[in-house]
Amino acid sequence: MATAPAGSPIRRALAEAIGVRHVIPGGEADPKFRADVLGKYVADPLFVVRPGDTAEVAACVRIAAEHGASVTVVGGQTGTVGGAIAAPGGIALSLDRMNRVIAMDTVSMAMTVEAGCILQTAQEAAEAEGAFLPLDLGSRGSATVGGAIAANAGGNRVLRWGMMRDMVTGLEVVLADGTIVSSLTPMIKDNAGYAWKQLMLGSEGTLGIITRAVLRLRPKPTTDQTALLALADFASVTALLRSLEVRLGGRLSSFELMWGDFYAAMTAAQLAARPRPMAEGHAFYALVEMLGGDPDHDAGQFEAALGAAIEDGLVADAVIASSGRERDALWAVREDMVPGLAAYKPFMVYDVSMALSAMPGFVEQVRIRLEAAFPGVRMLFYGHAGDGNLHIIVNVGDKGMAHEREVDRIVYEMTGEVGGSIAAEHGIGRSRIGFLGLTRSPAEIDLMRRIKRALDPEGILNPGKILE
Ligand code: LAC
Ligand code: ZN
Repeated sequence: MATAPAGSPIRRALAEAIGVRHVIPGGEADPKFRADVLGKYVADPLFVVRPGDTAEVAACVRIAAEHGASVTVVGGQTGTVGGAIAAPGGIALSLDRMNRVIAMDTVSMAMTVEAGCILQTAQEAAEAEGAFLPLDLGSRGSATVGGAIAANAGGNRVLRWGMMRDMVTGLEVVLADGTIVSSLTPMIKDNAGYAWKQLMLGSEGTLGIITRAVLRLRPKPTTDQTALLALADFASVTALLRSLEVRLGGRLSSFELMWGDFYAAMTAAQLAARPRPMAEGHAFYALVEMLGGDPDHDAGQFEAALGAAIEDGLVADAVIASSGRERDALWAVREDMVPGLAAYKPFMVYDVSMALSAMPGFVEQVRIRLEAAFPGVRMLFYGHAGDGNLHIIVNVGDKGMAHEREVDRIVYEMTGEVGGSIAAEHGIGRSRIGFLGLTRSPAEIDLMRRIKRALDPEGILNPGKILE
């Protein structure tokens, strides 16, 4: 275990900068600062530090640099790729004391938050003012806004409102040398020079430490319609998606796709808590959501759009939620992963993306290749199909994690063959290092290295992530 003597110079300097009680030796720190949500990675940091404001973050970074220690920001630990796992002997920097909503401007439709703010807290603060922060993830209750920015999170409503990249107008960042760069603006349009904020989005803590952000808000929708639809084939899935996009006038906000085996596994595991909303055995299930603003007509429009899809032969069965409780039960089929996937542990989880037209062939090939390599393999497919984002859960037996790199290679090589991306929304982190070249060109990777060298020449920001 990494230790630094109580009187070590780095510890003294950190304690002087942010207060001794906010410098916690790694071995004494709460496991939430050291392990990720899947329990796959456990860090052994020298210290967990908990700065209280941006100036203190900058001081910590400067002290770390002076002493040759690395800095990894730890947020909600809800990532799946080991992106927020501190390097051995490095510093884990938590922004859990910087968790406030600082300002709300419902005229400009923008909110300013500290990076350690929990996503759900930010969502609820916006809603209390009649506004809406569209980013939504299953892990909303523990993911932080800063982590969502660092990962350029996606989730369930990308189809309509985009990823985090589309919601950040202002950013404050601490660079590797301790410089604070701040542009906390609500402006949507700003082409004055390089879009440096966009470079930080998705950089996974390797280019700068995000301390505050201004998020773009939308007027809060006042109606929601949710339905679960069963479909017989992938052609019906894509036809349904396009039909709903048009018929709902751009108000389709989620189109979550579940292959039949995912639906069967999730609902079987949840039977004690809730009955199956519809029979298993269909090839596909789509969970669709429309958020609107016309209580008199929205339900009718939604039902008419679904009726047309049924008439066109696209939908084999449909359940429409008629209360908030029913809506939550439909979403639980998709999102209540802990019981739903328990029987699949230990599993690997993938988030690849590709042209939608390539998706059925990709799924078929992955099944064939994994079954050939790992007889008895169990796979579940689901994802944010409206975005071309496919998730795969793979179990290759109780000792399966020993084969993780082989399974990764099969999935990622196939992703490269269809011109896709090995990381649609979860990033590269630690677990996908070494596979980047399968879906990024050497010139692209070289450009990434140049950017990294320019911003962090000593390599102190979250080392061992994204690039080898
Ligand atoms: C999901 C996570 C894996 O969508 O991104 O379930
Ligand atoms: Zn996802």
